[in-house]
Amino acid sequence: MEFLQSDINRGFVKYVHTSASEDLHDGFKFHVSDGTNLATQTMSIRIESVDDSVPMVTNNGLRAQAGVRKVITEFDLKAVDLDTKVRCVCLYKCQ
Ligand SMILES: [Ca+2]
Repeated sequence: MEFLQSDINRGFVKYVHTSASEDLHDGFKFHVSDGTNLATQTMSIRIESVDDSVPMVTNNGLRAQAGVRKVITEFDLKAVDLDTKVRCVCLYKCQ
C-alpha cells in the first residue's frame, strides 16, 4: 500500500482494528521516501480495550451427599470473560 502525506492530511488513511484477540498492542512498519532517500519507521498502536465479549461459563454440575456441605470449585463452575478483569466477573444465584 502506498500513500502520500496529502492523503494523511485529508484523512484518507485509516487504521481498522480487526483482530478478535484481546492483544492491546499493534503496529506496522512503513517507509518514507523523497524519491532519493528512504527512511523506515514503525507506527506503534495501543488498542483501548472495549468490554464487548460475553462471559463464557463452564458448568460441570456438582454431586453432594444429602446433609453435607460441599465447596463449589472452578472444576464445578467456572466463568471466564476475556476482556473483563477477573475481579469484576460475578456470578449471581437467582431463583
Ligand atoms: Ca466482557
